[in-house]
Amino acid sequence: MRNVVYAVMVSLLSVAFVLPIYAGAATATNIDVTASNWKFTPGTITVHLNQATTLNLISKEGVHGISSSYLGISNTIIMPKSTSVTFTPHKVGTYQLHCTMPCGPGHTDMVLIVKVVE
Ligand SMILES: [Cu+2]
Repeated sequence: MRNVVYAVMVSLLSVAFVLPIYAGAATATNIDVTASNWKFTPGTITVHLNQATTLNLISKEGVHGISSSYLGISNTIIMPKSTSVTFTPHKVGTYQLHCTMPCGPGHTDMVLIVKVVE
């Protein structure tokens, strides 16, 4: 009998812990982006229409920045100390965010691609 109670408790606990993980996966709103010379990693991110999204930004090399008036991302400088910016995309499309800081020879190639999907 004690084993049965234990088994039921374990199953209930599993459900309690597993369900929130699935719920979170469907509505992921935090994305880590690392800047370096001269790229963003990942170079392409996908976000969802009308869903507030927070980019956690950090530079492991140099000083960089992003900005997008189309996406509502205010100019955000990316340095070794992490920072974040939150925005809500209102139009489906693919947006190219060029680095906003003149950061060296590879600066003009430094692009973060943001895909906004339904
Ligand atoms: Cu840069």
